[in-house]
Amino acid sequence: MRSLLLLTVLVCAALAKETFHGHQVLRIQAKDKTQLALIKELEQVFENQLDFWRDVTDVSSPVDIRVPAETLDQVKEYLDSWEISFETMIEDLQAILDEEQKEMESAARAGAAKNTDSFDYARYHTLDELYSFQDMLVSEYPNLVSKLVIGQSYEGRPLSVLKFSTGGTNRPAIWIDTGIHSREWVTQASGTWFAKKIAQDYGKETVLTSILDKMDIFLEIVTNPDGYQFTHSNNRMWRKTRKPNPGSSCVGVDPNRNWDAGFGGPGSSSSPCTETYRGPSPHSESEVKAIVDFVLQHGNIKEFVSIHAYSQMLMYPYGYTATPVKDQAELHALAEKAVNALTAVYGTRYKYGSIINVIYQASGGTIDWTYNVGIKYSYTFELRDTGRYGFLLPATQIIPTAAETWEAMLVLMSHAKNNS
Ligand code: BHK
Ligand code: ZN
Repeated sequence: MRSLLLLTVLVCAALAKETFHGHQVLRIQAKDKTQLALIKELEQVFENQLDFWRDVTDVSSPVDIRVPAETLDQVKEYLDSWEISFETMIEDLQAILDEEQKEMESAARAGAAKNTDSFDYARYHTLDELYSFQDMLVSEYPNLVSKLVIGQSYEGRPLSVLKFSTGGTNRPAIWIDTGIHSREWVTQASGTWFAKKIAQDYGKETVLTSILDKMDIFLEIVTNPDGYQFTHSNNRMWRKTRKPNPGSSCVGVDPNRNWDAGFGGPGSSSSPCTETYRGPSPHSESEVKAIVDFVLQHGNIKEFVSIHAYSQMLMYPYGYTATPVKDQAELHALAEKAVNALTAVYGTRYKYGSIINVIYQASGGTIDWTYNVGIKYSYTFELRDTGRYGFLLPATQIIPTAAETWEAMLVLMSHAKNNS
């Protein structure tokens, strides 16, 4: 009887959702290189207990770190002792999570959407809801939308991609992915909004129509389904894949460090317990390999856009090296034009430039690989916000975020259409 009780307790603990009571997100501002190095040191000093929401760049940008309640005093003492200035961005993470959860539950009470018109784009959705959204869209727009399954996640979920096509065979194509980092929820939500927007606007809105008359669009909304499921069931802050690492109790690989472009270089980690663990070898993650195989097999992808959050940036390669890409001038000018279109909608400010210049050195990233295999128009977004809510962007901002991003997307896609 006692052992049954013990078992029950253990099973419940294993299934329980991680809570974040008293966790704070600190925004830390270094004033020189020495302070930057000291902030970087925090990772080791606190043995990977800290979650760098926004990693160390240079003195011009702050570092955002989620600090568990237990280590809060020590971290603050450390910062004070080195006279490093910081502010509290999020006072109590769990309070924001509770808010998000309440919203999701009230949406769930409204019942599952019966079609893509009644689907609530202004809410975050479960994995099953996103899968059923995709199937509804395919059945409502059979002449435009189809669904491909390009592989399976580690846990066996389908890696499904929506294909928007008005005909032809192997037309030049645009790829868009959202949610490769599972906790960046506004990206999957924006991807869902984009899908409906494309379906609705074809034949009505001239820019999108002219793109689809010449090119196909492939959209992978849930690029890391195991991670997304895990953010709902166990840990809202999960970023990586869910593949176990042999010889370690830490799970998962960073799918944005797993690509065969500068793999293993600076700005990626060889330690399975970090958020930027690159994995044992390039394309070791089936979620990454599926896209690699798809891109190579397709052979006619002209533009590749990989969408993350947060920080409000539009970037092009490289991340693994400071050597500029051959097409730097063109990619930079196009980024500027896309950002201007985005800002014109609600005044949201974006930075733009190469990954290494705008954010930090990162090796094994998605668009460095796509650029190196010949996809000139390779871009990556960091959507809203700049850190007030970070990954926990209130659902009221989903539609505005998607709508402004779409204007930038139209600029990027039109350019690819006119120049390839
Ligand atoms: C984006 C694209 C390529 C390389 C790095 C980044 C920044 C991204 C990351 O992988 O470290 C930050 C992040 O997840 C938040 O979206
Ligand atoms: Zn990301």
